[in-house]
Amino acid sequence: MNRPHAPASLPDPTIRMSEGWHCLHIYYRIDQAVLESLSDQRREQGRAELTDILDPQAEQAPKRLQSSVVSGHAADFCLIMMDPDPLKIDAVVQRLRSCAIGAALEPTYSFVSITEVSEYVPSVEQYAERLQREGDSPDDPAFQAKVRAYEQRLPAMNQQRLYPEIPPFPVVTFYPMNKIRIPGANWYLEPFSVRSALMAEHATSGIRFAGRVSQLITASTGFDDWEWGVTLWSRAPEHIKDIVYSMRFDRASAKYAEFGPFYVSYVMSAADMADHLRL
Ligand code: 76R
Repeated sequence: MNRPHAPASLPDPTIRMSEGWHCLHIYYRIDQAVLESLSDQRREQGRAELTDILDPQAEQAPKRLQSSVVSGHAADFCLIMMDPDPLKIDAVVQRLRSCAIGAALEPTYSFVSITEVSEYVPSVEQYAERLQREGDSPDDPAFQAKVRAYEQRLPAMNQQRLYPEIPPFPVVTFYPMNKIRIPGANWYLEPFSVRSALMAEHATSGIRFAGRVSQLITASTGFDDWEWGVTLWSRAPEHIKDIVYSMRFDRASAKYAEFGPFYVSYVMSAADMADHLRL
């Protein structure tokens, strides 16, 4: 039997962004001792509540809500959530905390960020300039076709960056990262032209994984301890290793990047997850 949930928080337009969504990655560990201290009835109720709270189709659910089971001791499960309203995301955390098995759900890690279109995503004009720098002639029909194709692709790509669809892939990895600021390798002292060229090289190396890995880079400067969160959804576990390994050789990563903890998890509905976790 489900306890009625607290009313959904009222949307507050002042904490929505002019564009893009708020994002939360949160990791939980099950406290077995607490779980065992609950009556069968309470445990049953809590399990039903959890399944309900984590239903991405539920009316009160944030725009995106994905659950997954985490490998390793650092956590048992992960939630990735996105919504224009950060309180709608937080409401899920609070509903979990206050449900019948809430005391057994211990958050072990979280990462707060927002979606964005990076300043290094070239505009159509910048893209055309880049092609010319690489030797294409504006009179060449192939040049014009490339520019037109980019112009057609760009709005959908930016839509995906700001309002991401989660791909139907079974594996997800998350890690936070910074661009470093040390003598001899200070990303923030490089001129825009240099950073932009390095990011173009990075994009070229990343595009090789199209169709196997789908990446979401969310910005966290001012929101969390790292500057970006990297979320990689993959068709198969080995592509995760391949992409992270090979992109380390991009100069933008090799020279300037540092990484936080890595969490790999396997996507599961809340009901399957409750079974898997023996809640
Ligand atoms: O279309 C474009 O030109 C977009 C190019 C692009 C940008 C701007 C791009 C492409 N990324 C961009 C920005 Mn990325 N990315 C990472 C990581 O593990 C590592 O070494 C770093 C972690 C991966 C795996 C990855 C994958 N990217 C960024 C930024 C923000 C920089 C800023 O704004 O200052 C970071 C921190 C970052 C990190 N990136 C790609 C990929 C892949 C697979 C691509 C190509 C595919 C695609 O464009 O969809």
